[in-house]
Amino acid sequence: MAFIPKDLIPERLRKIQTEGLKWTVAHACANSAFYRKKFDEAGIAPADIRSLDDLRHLPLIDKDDLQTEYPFPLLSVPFEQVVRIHASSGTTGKRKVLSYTQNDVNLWADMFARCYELAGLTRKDRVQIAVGYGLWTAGAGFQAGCERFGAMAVPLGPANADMHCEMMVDMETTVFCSTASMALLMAEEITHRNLLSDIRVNTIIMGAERHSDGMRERIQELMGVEHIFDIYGLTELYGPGTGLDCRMHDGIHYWADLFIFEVLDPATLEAVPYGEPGELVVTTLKKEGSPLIRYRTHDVTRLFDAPCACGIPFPRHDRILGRTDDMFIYRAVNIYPSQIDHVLSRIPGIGSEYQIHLQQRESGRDMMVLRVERAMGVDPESDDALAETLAAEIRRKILVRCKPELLDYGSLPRTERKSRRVFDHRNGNV
Ligand code: DLL
Repeated sequence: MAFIPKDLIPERLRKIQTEGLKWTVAHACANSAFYRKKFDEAGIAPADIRSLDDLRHLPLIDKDDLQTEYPFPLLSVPFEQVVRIHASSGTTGKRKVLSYTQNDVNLWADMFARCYELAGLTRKDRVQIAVGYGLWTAGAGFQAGCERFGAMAVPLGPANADMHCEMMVDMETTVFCSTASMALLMAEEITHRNLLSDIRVNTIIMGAERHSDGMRERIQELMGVEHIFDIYGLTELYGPGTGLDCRMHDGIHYWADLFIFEVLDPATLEAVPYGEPGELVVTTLKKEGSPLIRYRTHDVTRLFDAPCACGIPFPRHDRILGRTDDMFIYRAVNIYPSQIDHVLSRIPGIGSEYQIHLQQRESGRDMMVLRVERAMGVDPESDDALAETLAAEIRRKILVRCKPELLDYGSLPRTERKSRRVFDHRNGNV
């Protein structure tokens, strides 16, 4: 059982990428009116793509482009070859719908099986899948990957905590897969129900949203698991499983024989050097139904160039640091939620759950209220001291004032989907 190619030397990878890029551009140009128009406007023809270096001459596409040909944007095959669609909700407008051919579905399962292999699973593992099935890619991705890999899937979907706990004990689940929010919710439930000694979970695979170090540490501590793996993916790029961190937990290995990742400065749209954060832009090499050519993900990460100590020949990007569209402006300072949770994660006594509320006071000045849970078992008597430390640290690291509000452990909403962190009430917004 080996899904991860171990012999991918750099020259071979470059060849695969060059051929895949040429094929994708020719395929999209021949079969999609949208791409043809894009390339015409940019004055580029498939024959102009001779090497990987030519990638940068291709026009970028963005999520708005997925609205223009709704309901089947980027479609590059005849309908009779489409065997499935998935969709994710756009923040504005219609859903983003992506079409899959049988080859796309197969390749996605293979790529996901690599993730399970990288996480160290064997066919004896029992994989409880707690992400939503349906239009969302999550359930289908984890499920097909598990079957392809050959482990036993326990396909619950989000379900409720009773059901998850019951199945986790009775099925002797060893691997739990969910969003980061759901993993925390379950870790708390298991602790609350005193079930830790009855369960066998030793691995958590979680993704779909950015999570803080504090949150990961909390889950690991409560569940007593050996490894928590961060899995990345997006609907436009098949779905979950485009990469996973290895046991070194030092960046996410991605499947560079299936897609090219560039990291660009979102303002200049030029590539940033290795190690510098920027926006991830993806180009697929084998995707038939809805190929992506320089698609802007708006996710912020960095590419690493040093090989990983684990030895697999696949490059790494950092965990997702945030989204370019997550940034908010408060008192003339640009702030990403990740900067806030970075500060929170380092203050003992503070829990991992928080909300940022931006309000406009009568004086007209903005106020940032940080609603933060105390860590489990911390006495409310320490609230004043915690609030003072928190405000001082935010001021020192992010250079703005805030108003902390300490809350009981477990009082902020838990969700099995993606947690919302920022609530901007300014200008009448909710
Ligand atoms: O969230 C696919 C997925 C499901 C990935 C389950 C992992 C696990 P979308 O709903 O299209 O697809 O959302 C994609 O979610 O652009 C990121 O902003 C965010 N995201 C996904 N994985 C991670 C992660 C799925 N590991 C969007 N860390 C992406 C941080 C993530 N953010």
